[in-house]
Amino acid sequence: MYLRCGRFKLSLERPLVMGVVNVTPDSFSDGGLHFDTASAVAHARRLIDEGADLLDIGGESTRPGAAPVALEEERRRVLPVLEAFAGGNVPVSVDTRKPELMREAIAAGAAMVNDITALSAAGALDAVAGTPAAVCLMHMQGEPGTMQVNPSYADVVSEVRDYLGQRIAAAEKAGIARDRIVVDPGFGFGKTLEHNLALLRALGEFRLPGVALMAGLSRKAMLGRLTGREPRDRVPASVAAALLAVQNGAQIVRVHDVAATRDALAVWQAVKT
Ligand code: 7PJ
Repeated sequence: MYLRCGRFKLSLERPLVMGVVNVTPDSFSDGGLHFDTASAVAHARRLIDEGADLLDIGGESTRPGAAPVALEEERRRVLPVLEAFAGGNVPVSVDTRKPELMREAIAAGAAMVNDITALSAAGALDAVAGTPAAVCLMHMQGEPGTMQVNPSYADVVSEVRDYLGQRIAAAEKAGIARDRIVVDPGFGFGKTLEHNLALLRALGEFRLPGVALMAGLSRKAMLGRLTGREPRDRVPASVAAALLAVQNGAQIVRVHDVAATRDALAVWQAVKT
């Protein structure tokens, strides 16, 4: 199985590691650490050296309670970092929900759009459809500002799966073939700890035909709840979570700690039959 991703054709025979590059002053996991272009570029280069298969560059924090960012500011944060890597050997994803920035990023060489709103903004499907870019369609209940106030589902697994199925159908109708589509249940996006654990247990049910599956658990609050640790001290828990996600069917893991995740996956790969 392959994922078509801009000028890349990525084999999904072994799990891929997507390294997170936050160009934001307020991300929960590394808030402000890589806020200027030069330090974000240096961080991205380090993730490539550690073995990242993809980079995900984002300029809007979507942590619970975060405020939205204006287009100009998001563009100013994201595009210079993207441009520094767009011509290289590692495909670059842009983490945005804004159709205008999707278009600009793809024109600047982004190979993937990672959208926590699954291309639901007006014009978002069209921004991606006529391009070679891949797209990650993620599930979120509510909006980042309020999503963790009272997440509620009758059956979290079937509701998230049905939603992703609907977004795949919308993407296909707009002209995005399945071999360009990734789905992601959106751990922590309008979900309690119990919801997140149910999704992780049932991750295999999100392997939909011809579509790749991504999981992002890295340093998230659910791991803080389980370990009592602050985000920067959640690396071992994050590696365990990435490993469980891959064991349960994830083909791409979105992580902050690329080297540690790669090591764990090397062991997994060797043991796997
Ligand atoms: C995710 C994401 C995720 C996808 C963020 C964080 C919060 N995109 N963007 N999946 N999380 N596709 O980095 O922990 O889980 S922002």
